[in-house]
Amino acid sequence: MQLSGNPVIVRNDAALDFNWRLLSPDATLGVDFFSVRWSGKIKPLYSETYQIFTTSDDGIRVWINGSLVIDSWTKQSGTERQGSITMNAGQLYDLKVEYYENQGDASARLMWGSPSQAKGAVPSSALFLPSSIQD
Ligand SMILES: [Ca+2]
Repeated sequence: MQLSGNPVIVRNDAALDFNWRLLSPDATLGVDFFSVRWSGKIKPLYSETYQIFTTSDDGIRVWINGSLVIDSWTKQSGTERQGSITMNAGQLYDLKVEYYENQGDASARLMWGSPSQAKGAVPSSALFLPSSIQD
């Protein structure tokens, strides 16, 4: 829950849409009391206010462009949370998501929606590694 120390695993995920159920992201991790930090970029298609949604078990918090848009750092079961941020089409914004699992089921999902875009998981086409350079 403190995300302290050196990471046990570093890897690239194409999207943030996981339901580990009673397991964890990797067999080398225990199934309880683990945490994850995703760092990357998010690129919207439209210039407008986006609703950002998470469903998670347990805690999750989301920063976009340094703003904390979802802050739900607590034990919970598959709970949806919502925040909003205005973004510009085609611009890369810093994205940071932190997550922790207490015990039992584990899941983490990042979604978005806007006036021009139906609510759904943020696709891998809109997510970029931290070092990505815009085309
Ligand atoms: Ca749990």
